[in-house]
Amino acid sequence: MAKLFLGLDASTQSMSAVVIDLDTRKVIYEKSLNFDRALPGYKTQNGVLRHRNPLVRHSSPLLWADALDLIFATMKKDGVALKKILAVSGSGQQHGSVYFNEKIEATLPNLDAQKSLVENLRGVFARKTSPVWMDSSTAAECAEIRKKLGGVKYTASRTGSDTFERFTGPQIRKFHKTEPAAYAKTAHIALVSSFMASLLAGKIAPIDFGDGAGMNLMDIRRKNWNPDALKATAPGLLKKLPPLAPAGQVIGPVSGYFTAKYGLNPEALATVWTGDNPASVIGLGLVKPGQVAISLGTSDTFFGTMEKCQTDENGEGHVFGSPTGGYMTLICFKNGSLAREKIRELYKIADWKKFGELVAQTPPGNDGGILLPWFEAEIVPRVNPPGVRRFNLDEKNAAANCRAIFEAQMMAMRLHSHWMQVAPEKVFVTGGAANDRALLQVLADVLNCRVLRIEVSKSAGLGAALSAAHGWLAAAGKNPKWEKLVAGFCEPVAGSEINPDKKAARIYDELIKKYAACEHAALDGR
Ligand code: XUL
Repeated sequence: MAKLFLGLDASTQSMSAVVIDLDTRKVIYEKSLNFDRALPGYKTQNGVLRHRNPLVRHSSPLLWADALDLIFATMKKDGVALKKILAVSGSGQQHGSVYFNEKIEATLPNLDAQKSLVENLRGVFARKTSPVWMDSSTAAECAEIRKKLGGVKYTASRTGSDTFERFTGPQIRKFHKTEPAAYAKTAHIALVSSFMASLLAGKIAPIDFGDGAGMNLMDIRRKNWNPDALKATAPGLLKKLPPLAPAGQVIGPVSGYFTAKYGLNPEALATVWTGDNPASVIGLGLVKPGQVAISLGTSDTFFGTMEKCQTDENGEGHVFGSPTGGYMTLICFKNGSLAREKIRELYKIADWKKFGELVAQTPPGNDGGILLPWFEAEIVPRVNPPGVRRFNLDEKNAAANCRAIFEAQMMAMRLHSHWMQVAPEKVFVTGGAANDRALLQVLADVLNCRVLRIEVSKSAGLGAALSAAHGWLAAAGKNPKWEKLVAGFCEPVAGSEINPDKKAARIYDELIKKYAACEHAALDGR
Protein backbone atom coordinates (compact mmCIF):
# COMPACT_ATOMS: atom_id res chain seq x y z
CA MET A 1 0.00 0.00 0.00
CA ALA A 2 1.28 3.48 -0.91
CA LYS A 3 2.36 5.50 2.10
CA LEU A 4 0.60 8.85 1.62
CA PHE A 5 0.95 11.84 3.94
CA LEU A 6 -0.83 15.16 3.80
CA GLY A 7 0.76 18.52 4.64
CA LEU A 8 -1.42 21.63 4.82
CA ASP A 9 -0.16 25.19 4.96
CA ALA A 10 -2.41 27.94 6.31
CA SER A 11 -0.35 30.91 5.18
CA THR A 12 -1.16 34.61 5.11
CA GLN A 13 -2.70 34.62 1.67
CA SER A 14 -3.65 31.03 0.94
CA MET A 15 -4.33 27.51 2.12
CA SER A 16 -2.21 24.87 0.39
CA ALA A 17 -2.17 21.09 0.39
CA VAL A 18 0.75 18.84 -0.50
CA VAL A 19 0.42 15.05 -0.62
CA ILE A 20 3.56 12.93 -0.72
CA ASP A 21 4.11 9.27 -1.43
CA LEU A 22 6.91 8.16 0.85
CA ASP A 23 7.73 5.01 -1.10
CA THR A 24 8.16 6.64 -4.50
CA ARG A 25 9.50 9.85 -2.86
CA LYS A 26 7.22 12.00 -4.96
CA VAL A 27 4.88 14.90 -4.38
CA ILE A 28 1.70 13.47 -5.91
CA TYR A 29 -0.63 16.43 -5.34
CA GLU A 30 -0.24 20.17 -4.81
CA LYS A 31 -2.96 22.78 -4.59
CA SER A 32 -3.30 26.33 -3.33
CA LEU A 33 -6.46 28.33 -2.65
CA ASN A 34 -6.04 32.07 -2.52
CA PHE A 35 -8.17 33.49 0.32
CA ASP A 36 -9.15 36.75 -1.43
CA ARG A 37 -10.33 34.92 -4.54
CA ALA A 38 -11.65 31.63 -3.12
CA LEU A 39 -13.49 33.17 -0.15
CA PRO A 40 -14.35 36.74 -1.24
CA GLY A 41 -17.10 37.01 1.42
CA TYR A 42 -14.46 37.80 4.07
CA LYS A 43 -13.37 40.87 2.07
CA THR A 44 -9.69 40.33 2.80
CA GLN A 45 -6.91 42.02 0.90
CA ASN A 46 -3.91 39.71 0.56
CA GLY A 47 -5.44 37.63 3.36
CA VAL A 48 -5.95 40.43 5.88
CA LEU A 49 -8.95 42.54 6.83
CA ARG A 50 -8.99 46.24 6.04
CA HIS A 51 -8.43 48.50 9.04
CA ARG A 52 -8.26 52.26 9.32
CA ASN A 53 -5.08 52.08 11.40
CA PRO A 54 -2.24 50.98 9.08
CA LEU A 55 -0.40 49.41 12.03
CA VAL A 56 -3.27 47.04 12.78
CA ARG A 57 -3.43 43.87 10.71
CA HIS A 58 -6.01 41.23 11.60
CA SER A 59 -7.63 38.33 9.80
CA SER A 60 -10.65 36.17 10.55
CA PRO A 61 -10.31 32.77 12.24
CA LEU A 62 -13.51 31.75 10.44
CA LEU A 63 -11.76 32.40 7.13
CA TRP A 64 -9.10 29.83 8.04
CA ALA A 65 -11.74 27.29 9.14
CA ASP A 66 -13.68 27.88 5.90
CA ALA A 67 -10.48 27.44 3.90
CA LEU A 68 -9.84 24.12 5.65
CA ASP A 69 -13.27 22.88 4.53
CA LEU A 70 -12.63 24.18 1.04
CA ILE A 71 -9.22 22.56 0.61
CA PHE A 72 -10.65 19.18 1.71
CA ALA A 73 -13.62 19.61 -0.66
CA THR A 74 -11.17 20.46 -3.45
CA MET A 75 -9.00 17.42 -2.72
CA LYS A 76 -12.10 15.22 -2.77
CA LYS A 77 -13.24 16.75 -6.06
CA ASP A 78 -9.73 16.32 -7.54
CA GLY A 79 -9.83 12.61 -6.68
CA VAL A 80 -7.01 12.69 -4.08
CA ALA A 81 -6.86 9.25 -2.39
CA LEU A 82 -7.87 10.68 1.01
CA LYS A 83 -8.75 7.24 2.31
CA LYS A 84 -5.10 6.25 1.92
CA ILE A 85 -3.66 9.17 3.91
CA LEU A 86 -1.79 7.83 6.95
CA ALA A 87 -1.16 11.09 8.82
CA VAL A 88 -1.81 14.81 8.46
CA SER A 89 0.31 17.69 9.67
CA GLY A 90 0.52 21.32 8.75
CA SER A 91 2.02 24.72 9.14
CA GLY A 92 0.57 28.14 9.77
CA GLN A 93 1.67 31.71 9.29
CA GLN A 94 3.61 32.42 12.46
CA HIS A 95 2.54 34.62 15.39
CA GLY A 96 -1.21 34.95 14.55
CA SER A 97 -3.47 34.13 17.50
CA VAL A 98 -7.04 32.83 18.01
CA TYR A 99 -9.09 33.42 21.19
CA PHE A 100 -11.82 31.00 22.37
CA ASN A 101 -14.34 31.03 25.20
CA GLU A 102 -14.98 27.88 27.26
CA LYS A 103 -17.45 26.49 24.66
CA ILE A 104 -14.60 25.34 22.44
CA GLU A 105 -13.87 22.33 24.66
CA ALA A 106 -17.26 20.70 24.02
CA THR A 107 -17.42 21.86 20.40
CA LEU A 108 -14.23 20.31 19.06
CA PRO A 109 -15.00 16.63 19.83
CA ASN A 110 -18.52 16.99 18.42
CA LEU A 111 -18.01 18.60 15.02
CA ASP A 112 -21.13 17.86 12.98
CA ALA A 113 -20.33 16.74 9.42
CA GLN A 114 -23.77 17.89 8.25
CA LYS A 115 -22.70 21.46 8.93
CA SER A 116 -19.69 23.49 7.81
CA LEU A 117 -16.79 24.15 10.18
CA VAL A 118 -17.91 27.79 10.33
CA GLU A 119 -21.40 26.74 11.46
CA ASN A 120 -19.90 24.34 14.00
CA LEU A 121 -17.74 27.13 15.43
CA ARG A 122 -20.52 29.67 15.98
CA GLY A 123 -20.29 31.21 19.45
CA VAL A 124 -16.87 29.79 20.43
CA PHE A 125 -14.71 32.86 19.91
CA ALA A 126 -13.81 35.32 22.67
CA ARG A 127 -12.34 37.67 20.06
CA LYS A 128 -13.83 38.00 16.60
CA THR A 129 -10.63 38.70 14.71
CA SER A 130 -7.03 37.48 14.95
CA PRO A 131 -3.97 39.71 14.93
CA VAL A 132 -1.46 38.39 12.37
CA TRP A 133 2.28 38.75 11.80
CA MET A 134 1.87 41.92 9.73
CA ASP A 135 0.48 43.78 12.74
CA SER A 136 2.88 46.31 14.23
CA SER A 137 0.60 48.05 16.71
CA THR A 138 2.21 46.74 19.91
CA ALA A 139 5.37 48.84 20.30
CA ALA A 140 4.31 49.91 23.80
CA GLU A 141 3.65 46.32 24.93
CA CYS A 142 7.00 45.18 23.46
CA ALA A 143 8.78 47.84 25.51
CA GLU A 144 6.85 46.89 28.67
CA ILE A 145 7.56 43.16 28.38
CA ARG A 146 11.22 43.71 27.41
CA LYS A 147 11.68 46.00 30.42
CA LYS A 148 10.07 43.52 32.82
CA LEU A 149 12.24 40.72 31.43
CA GLY A 150 15.43 42.73 31.90
CA GLY A 151 16.27 44.12 28.44
CA VAL A 152 16.99 42.95 24.88
CA LYS A 153 19.77 40.48 25.65
CA TYR A 154 17.89 38.72 28.42
CA THR A 155 14.59 38.62 26.49
CA ALA A 156 16.37 37.11 23.47
CA SER A 157 18.35 34.59 25.50
CA ARG A 158 15.22 33.47 27.36
CA THR A 159 12.57 33.43 24.61
CA GLY A 160 14.76 33.13 21.49
CA SER A 161 14.00 36.66 20.28
CA ASP A 162 13.78 40.20 21.52
CA THR A 163 10.16 41.35 21.79
CA PHE A 164 8.74 42.12 18.35
CA GLU A 165 5.41 43.80 17.55
CA ARG A 166 4.08 40.81 15.61
CA PHE A 167 5.01 38.23 18.29
CA THR A 168 2.04 36.74 20.11
CA GLY A 169 2.96 37.73 23.68
CA PRO A 170 2.89 41.48 23.00
CA GLN A 171 -0.34 40.95 21.03
CA ILE A 172 -1.93 39.12 23.97
CA ARG A 173 -0.82 41.90 26.31
CA LYS A 174 -2.44 44.52 24.08
CA PHE A 175 -5.69 42.48 24.04
CA HIS A 176 -5.64 42.21 27.83
CA LYS A 177 -5.00 45.97 28.20
CA THR A 178 -7.52 47.19 25.64
CA GLU A 179 -10.31 44.58 26.04
CA PRO A 180 -9.97 43.28 29.62
CA ALA A 181 -13.49 41.80 29.74
CA ALA A 182 -12.98 39.80 26.52
CA TYR A 183 -9.56 38.68 27.76
CA ALA A 184 -11.15 37.49 31.01
CA LYS A 185 -13.68 35.45 29.00
CA THR A 186 -10.88 33.84 26.98
CA ALA A 187 -10.51 30.23 28.06
CA HIS A 188 -8.01 29.12 25.40
CA ILE A 189 -5.55 30.85 23.11
CA ALA A 190 -4.29 29.11 19.97
CA LEU A 191 -1.87 29.99 17.19
CA VAL A 192 -3.04 29.64 13.58
CA SER A 193 -1.16 26.33 13.46
CA SER A 194 -2.62 24.89 16.68
CA PHE A 195 -6.13 26.12 15.77
CA MET A 196 -6.03 24.17 12.51
CA ALA A 197 -4.56 21.12 14.26
CA SER A 198 -7.34 21.32 16.88
CA LEU A 199 -10.00 21.15 14.16
CA LEU A 200 -8.32 18.14 12.57
CA ALA A 201 -7.81 16.33 15.88
CA GLY A 202 -11.20 17.28 17.36
CA LYS A 203 -9.57 18.52 20.55
CA ILE A 204 -7.33 21.34 21.76
CA ALA A 205 -3.97 20.75 20.10
CA PRO A 206 -0.54 21.56 21.55
CA ILE A 207 1.60 24.39 20.20
CA ASP A 208 4.94 23.14 18.84
CA PHE A 209 8.43 24.34 19.80
CA GLY A 210 8.85 26.10 16.43
CA ASP A 211 5.72 28.23 16.40
CA GLY A 212 5.76 28.53 20.21
CA ALA A 213 9.11 30.31 19.94
CA GLY A 214 7.42 33.08 17.95
CA MET A 215 5.44 34.20 20.99
CA ASN A 216 8.02 35.66 23.42
CA LEU A 217 6.47 33.26 25.95
CA MET A 218 8.38 30.00 25.56
CA ASP A 219 11.70 29.28 27.23
CA ILE A 220 13.77 28.54 24.14
CA ARG A 221 16.13 26.15 25.91
CA ARG A 222 13.80 24.37 28.33
CA LYS A 223 10.94 24.36 25.83
CA ASN A 224 8.30 25.15 28.42
CA TRP A 225 6.18 28.25 29.10
CA ASN A 226 8.45 30.75 30.82
CA PRO A 227 6.85 31.96 34.10
CA ASP A 228 8.54 35.40 33.95
CA ALA A 229 7.43 35.97 30.37
CA LEU A 230 3.86 34.85 31.19
CA LYS A 231 3.78 37.21 34.17
CA ALA A 232 5.17 40.11 32.13
CA THR A 233 2.52 39.56 29.46
CA ALA A 234 -0.94 39.13 31.02
CA PRO A 235 -2.58 37.71 34.16
CA GLY A 236 -3.80 34.12 34.27
CA LEU A 237 -2.13 33.33 30.96
CA LEU A 238 -0.77 29.87 31.74
CA LYS A 239 -4.19 28.24 32.00
CA LYS A 240 -5.26 29.74 28.70
CA LEU A 241 -2.34 28.19 26.78
CA PRO A 242 -2.20 24.60 25.50
CA PRO A 243 0.76 22.35 26.29
CA LEU A 244 3.92 22.54 24.18
CA ALA A 245 4.99 19.53 22.10
CA PRO A 246 7.26 18.61 19.19
CA ALA A 247 5.92 19.19 15.66
CA GLY A 248 4.60 16.01 14.11
CA GLN A 249 3.82 14.37 17.46
CA VAL A 250 0.65 12.32 17.19
CA ILE A 251 -2.38 13.94 18.85
CA GLY A 252 -4.78 11.12 18.01
CA PRO A 253 -6.93 9.89 15.13
CA VAL A 254 -8.37 12.57 12.84
CA SER A 255 -11.79 13.97 13.73
CA GLY A 256 -14.76 12.01 12.39
CA TYR A 257 -15.87 15.27 10.74
CA PHE A 258 -13.23 14.85 8.02
CA THR A 259 -13.76 11.13 7.57
CA ALA A 260 -17.55 11.41 7.26
CA LYS A 261 -17.52 14.47 5.04
CA TYR A 262 -14.50 14.02 2.80
CA GLY A 263 -13.64 10.32 3.05
CA LEU A 264 -10.38 10.88 4.95
CA ASN A 265 -8.96 7.58 6.25
CA PRO A 266 -10.51 7.08 9.74
CA GLU A 267 -7.19 5.65 10.90
CA ALA A 268 -5.22 8.67 9.71
CA LEU A 269 -3.35 10.37 12.54
CA ALA A 270 -3.71 14.04 13.37
CA THR A 271 -0.33 15.46 14.39
CA VAL A 272 0.99 18.67 15.91
CA TRP A 273 1.40 21.53 13.38
CA THR A 274 4.25 24.04 13.26
CA GLY A 275 4.94 27.51 11.84
CA ASP A 276 5.50 28.08 8.14
CA ASN A 277 9.18 28.90 8.61
CA PRO A 278 10.11 25.80 10.65
CA ALA A 279 8.13 23.73 8.13
CA SER A 280 10.00 25.36 5.23
CA VAL A 281 13.30 24.46 6.82
CA ILE A 282 12.27 20.79 6.55
CA GLY A 283 10.76 21.28 3.08
CA LEU A 284 14.08 22.71 1.91
CA GLY A 285 15.87 19.69 3.35
CA LEU A 286 17.78 21.63 6.05
CA VAL A 287 17.91 18.89 8.63
CA LYS A 288 21.60 18.93 9.57
CA PRO A 289 23.24 21.58 11.75
CA GLY A 290 25.17 24.12 9.71
CA GLN A 291 22.86 23.92 6.72
CA VAL A 292 21.72 27.28 5.51
CA ALA A 293 19.17 28.49 2.96
CA ILE A 294 18.73 31.98 1.64
CA SER A 295 15.52 33.05 0.04
CA LEU A 296 16.01 36.02 -2.26
CA GLY A 297 12.43 37.24 -2.37
CA THR A 298 10.53 40.46 -1.69
CA SER A 299 12.61 40.54 1.44
CA ASP A 300 15.75 38.39 1.77
CA THR A 301 15.52 35.70 4.42
CA PHE A 302 18.34 33.73 5.97
CA PHE A 303 17.40 30.34 7.44
CA GLY A 304 19.92 28.26 9.29
CA THR A 305 19.91 25.14 11.42
CA MET A 306 21.74 24.81 14.72
CA GLU A 307 22.17 21.91 17.09
CA LYS A 308 22.70 24.00 20.20
CA CYS A 309 20.65 27.02 21.01
CA GLN A 310 22.57 30.22 20.32
CA THR A 311 20.68 33.50 20.62
CA ASP A 312 21.40 36.93 19.19
CA GLU A 313 22.24 39.34 21.98
CA ASN A 314 21.59 42.28 19.68
CA GLY A 315 18.06 40.98 19.32
CA GLU A 316 17.97 41.15 15.50
CA GLY A 317 17.58 37.48 14.60
CA HIS A 318 15.09 34.90 15.82
CA VAL A 319 15.67 31.41 17.16
CA PHE A 320 12.83 28.93 16.79
CA GLY A 321 12.67 25.21 17.57
CA SER A 322 13.13 23.13 14.42
CA PRO A 323 10.87 20.14 13.72
CA THR A 324 14.06 18.05 13.73
CA GLY A 325 14.38 18.63 17.48
CA GLY A 326 17.24 21.15 17.17
CA TYR A 327 17.01 24.85 16.46
CA MET A 328 16.63 27.11 13.48
CA THR A 329 17.27 30.75 13.00
CA LEU A 330 15.44 33.21 10.88
CA ILE A 331 16.85 36.59 9.97
CA CYS A 332 14.73 38.81 7.81
CA PHE A 333 16.23 41.64 5.73
CA LYS A 334 13.46 43.85 4.45
CA ASN A 335 15.51 45.49 1.68
CA GLY A 336 15.71 42.46 -0.57
CA SER A 337 14.49 42.29 -4.12
CA LEU A 338 12.55 45.55 -3.82
CA ALA A 339 15.83 47.34 -3.10
CA ARG A 340 17.52 45.61 -6.06
CA GLU A 341 14.59 46.73 -8.17
CA LYS A 342 15.05 50.33 -6.99
CA ILE A 343 18.65 50.24 -8.33
CA ARG A 344 17.42 48.79 -11.62
CA GLU A 345 14.89 51.61 -11.96
CA LEU A 346 17.39 54.26 -10.89
CA TYR A 347 19.91 53.22 -13.55
CA LYS A 348 17.28 52.33 -16.16
CA ILE A 349 18.56 48.77 -16.51
CA ALA A 350 16.34 46.89 -18.97
CA ASP A 351 16.09 43.53 -17.17
CA TRP A 352 17.67 41.22 -14.59
CA LYS A 353 19.89 39.64 -17.25
CA LYS A 354 21.47 43.02 -17.91
CA PHE A 355 21.74 43.62 -14.15
CA GLY A 356 23.69 40.34 -13.79
CA GLU A 357 25.93 41.27 -16.75
CA LEU A 358 26.79 44.60 -15.13
CA VAL A 359 27.67 42.83 -11.87
CA ALA A 360 29.90 40.41 -13.79
CA GLN A 361 31.75 43.35 -15.44
CA THR A 362 32.87 44.76 -12.09
CA PRO A 363 35.60 43.36 -9.82
CA PRO A 364 34.85 41.54 -6.53
CA GLY A 365 35.07 44.10 -3.74
CA ASN A 366 34.03 46.90 -6.11
CA ASP A 367 37.38 48.70 -5.57
CA GLY A 368 36.29 49.41 -2.00
CA GLY A 369 32.95 51.01 -2.95
CA ILE A 370 30.18 50.43 -0.41
CA LEU A 371 26.45 51.06 -0.48
CA LEU A 372 24.08 50.75 2.45
CA PRO A 373 20.87 49.46 0.84
CA TRP A 374 18.23 50.93 3.13
CA PHE A 375 15.64 52.12 0.62
CA GLU A 376 12.97 51.06 3.16
CA ALA A 377 13.16 51.07 6.96
CA GLU A 378 15.27 47.98 7.71
CA ILE A 379 14.66 45.19 10.23
CA VAL A 380 18.27 43.96 10.34
CA PRO A 381 19.97 46.09 11.41
CA ARG A 382 17.12 48.19 12.79
CA VAL A 383 17.10 51.30 10.60
CA ASN A 384 14.31 53.84 10.75
CA PRO A 385 13.99 56.29 9.01
CA PRO A 386 15.35 54.71 5.81
CA GLY A 387 18.12 56.18 3.68
CA VAL A 388 20.65 54.87 1.14
CA ARG A 389 24.27 55.79 1.74
CA ARG A 390 27.38 55.47 -0.47
CA PHE A 391 31.02 55.27 0.61
CA ASN A 392 33.80 55.50 -2.04
CA LEU A 393 31.16 54.72 -4.61
CA ASP A 394 30.43 56.87 -7.64
CA GLU A 395 26.69 57.41 -7.78
CA LYS A 396 26.88 57.78 -11.57
CA ASN A 397 28.49 54.38 -12.16
CA ALA A 398 25.57 52.00 -12.88
CA ALA A 399 27.62 48.78 -12.95
CA ALA A 400 29.39 49.57 -9.66
CA ASN A 401 26.04 50.33 -8.00
CA CYS A 402 24.54 47.03 -9.21
CA ARG A 403 27.46 45.15 -7.67
CA ALA A 404 27.40 47.34 -4.57
CA ILE A 405 23.81 46.60 -3.66
CA PHE A 406 24.19 42.84 -3.93
CA GLU A 407 27.56 42.82 -2.15
CA ALA A 408 26.00 44.92 0.61
CA GLN A 409 23.06 42.55 1.01
CA MET A 410 25.33 39.51 1.18
CA MET A 411 27.80 41.15 3.56
CA ALA A 412 24.91 42.19 5.80
CA MET A 413 23.79 38.54 5.86
CA ARG A 414 27.25 37.35 6.82
CA LEU A 415 27.67 40.05 9.43
CA HIS A 416 24.28 39.70 11.06
CA SER A 417 24.27 35.90 11.11
CA HIS A 418 27.68 35.75 12.78
CA TRP A 419 26.09 35.32 16.23
CA MET A 420 24.83 31.89 15.18
CA GLN A 421 28.43 30.68 15.23
CA VAL A 422 27.62 28.33 12.40
CA ALA A 423 30.04 28.27 9.48
CA PRO A 424 27.82 27.09 6.64
CA GLU A 425 29.21 24.16 4.73
CA LYS A 426 26.90 24.92 1.78
CA VAL A 427 24.04 27.29 1.12
CA PHE A 428 20.84 26.58 -0.75
CA VAL A 429 19.37 29.56 -2.54
CA THR A 430 15.79 30.07 -3.72
CA GLY A 431 13.84 32.96 -5.16
CA GLY A 432 14.02 35.15 -8.28
CA ALA A 433 17.62 36.40 -7.99
CA ALA A 434 18.84 32.82 -7.52
CA ASN A 435 18.64 32.34 -11.30
CA ASP A 436 21.62 34.59 -11.95
CA ARG A 437 25.05 33.00 -11.77
CA ALA A 438 26.92 36.31 -11.40
CA LEU A 439 24.88 37.09 -8.28
CA LEU A 440 25.32 33.58 -6.91
CA GLN A 441 29.09 33.89 -7.41
CA VAL A 442 29.04 37.03 -5.22
CA LEU A 443 27.08 35.09 -2.61
CA ALA A 444 29.53 32.15 -2.71
CA ASP A 445 32.52 34.51 -2.43
CA VAL A 446 31.12 36.66 0.40
CA LEU A 447 30.07 33.65 2.48
CA ASN A 448 33.07 31.63 1.29
CA CYS A 449 31.08 28.45 0.77
CA ARG A 450 29.43 26.34 -1.91
CA VAL A 451 26.11 27.62 -3.23
CA LEU A 452 23.40 25.49 -4.80
CA ARG A 453 20.08 26.56 -6.26
CA ILE A 454 16.98 24.80 -5.03
CA GLU A 455 13.45 25.02 -6.38
CA VAL A 456 10.67 23.89 -4.09
CA SER A 457 7.39 25.56 -4.89
CA LYS A 458 5.58 24.79 -1.64
CA SER A 459 8.35 24.28 0.87
CA ALA A 460 6.11 24.78 3.95
CA GLY A 461 3.43 22.31 2.76
CA LEU A 462 6.10 19.78 1.79
CA GLY A 463 7.83 20.21 5.17
CA ALA A 464 4.48 19.63 6.88
CA ALA A 465 3.84 16.45 4.88
CA LEU A 466 7.33 15.21 5.83
CA SER A 467 6.64 16.07 9.46
CA ALA A 468 3.42 14.01 9.28
CA ALA A 469 5.45 11.11 7.90
CA HIS A 470 8.03 11.51 10.66
CA GLY A 471 5.32 11.54 13.35
CA TRP A 472 3.63 8.48 11.89
CA LEU A 473 6.89 6.50 11.64
CA ALA A 474 7.90 7.52 15.17
CA ALA A 475 4.49 6.44 16.53
CA ALA A 476 5.01 3.08 14.82
CA GLY A 477 8.32 2.73 16.72
CA LYS A 478 10.39 3.04 13.53
CA ASN A 479 12.90 5.66 14.79
CA PRO A 480 12.91 7.67 11.52
CA LYS A 481 16.02 9.57 10.49
CA TRP A 482 15.39 13.04 9.06
CA GLU A 483 18.17 12.86 6.47
CA LYS A 484 16.72 9.69 5.02
CA LEU A 485 13.20 11.05 5.17
CA VAL A 486 13.83 14.23 3.18
CA ALA A 487 16.16 12.61 0.61
CA GLY A 488 14.84 12.88 -2.92
CA PHE A 489 12.16 15.45 -2.13
CA CYS A 490 14.31 18.56 -2.19
CA GLU A 491 17.36 18.08 -4.37
CA PRO A 492 19.34 21.07 -5.70
CA VAL A 493 18.94 21.97 -9.37
CA ALA A 494 21.39 19.88 -11.43
CA GLY A 495 24.46 21.86 -12.48
CA SER A 496 23.65 24.83 -10.25
CA GLU A 497 26.60 24.43 -7.90
CA ILE A 498 28.96 27.39 -7.58
CA ASN A 499 32.22 27.26 -5.64
CA PRO A 500 33.81 30.28 -3.98
CA ASP A 501 36.77 31.92 -5.65
CA LYS A 502 39.47 31.89 -2.98
CA LYS A 503 40.97 35.23 -4.06
CA ALA A 504 37.58 36.96 -4.06
CA ALA A 505 36.73 35.41 -0.69
CA ARG A 506 39.89 36.98 0.79
CA ILE A 507 38.87 40.37 -0.62
CA TYR A 508 35.50 40.08 1.16
CA ASP A 509 37.17 39.03 4.42
CA GLU A 510 38.71 42.50 4.41
CA LEU A 511 35.83 44.44 2.88
CA ILE A 512 33.35 43.18 5.44
CA LYS A 513 35.29 45.04 8.15
CA LYS A 514 34.84 48.25 6.18
CA TYR A 515 31.17 47.42 5.62
CA ALA A 516 30.66 46.94 9.36
CA ALA A 517 32.37 50.27 10.04
CA CYS A 518 30.13 52.02 7.48
CA GLU A 519 27.02 50.51 9.11
CA HIS A 520 28.22 51.69 12.50
CA ALA A 521 28.95 55.17 11.24
CA ALA A 522 25.53 55.41 9.57
CA LEU A 523 23.67 54.04 12.61
CA ASP A 524 25.57 56.28 15.03
CA GLY A 525 24.62 59.27 12.97
CA ARG A 526 20.88 58.52 13.27
C1 XUL B 1 8.26 35.14 10.69
C2 XUL B 1 7.12 35.89 10.12
C3 XUL B 1 6.62 35.53 8.78
C4 XUL B 1 5.36 34.72 8.87
C5 XUL B 1 4.81 34.63 7.46
O1 XUL B 1 8.68 35.62 11.90
O2 XUL B 1 6.60 36.80 10.71
O3 XUL B 1 7.58 34.84 8.04
O4 XUL B 1 5.59 33.47 9.44
O5 XUL B 1 3.93 33.65 7.26
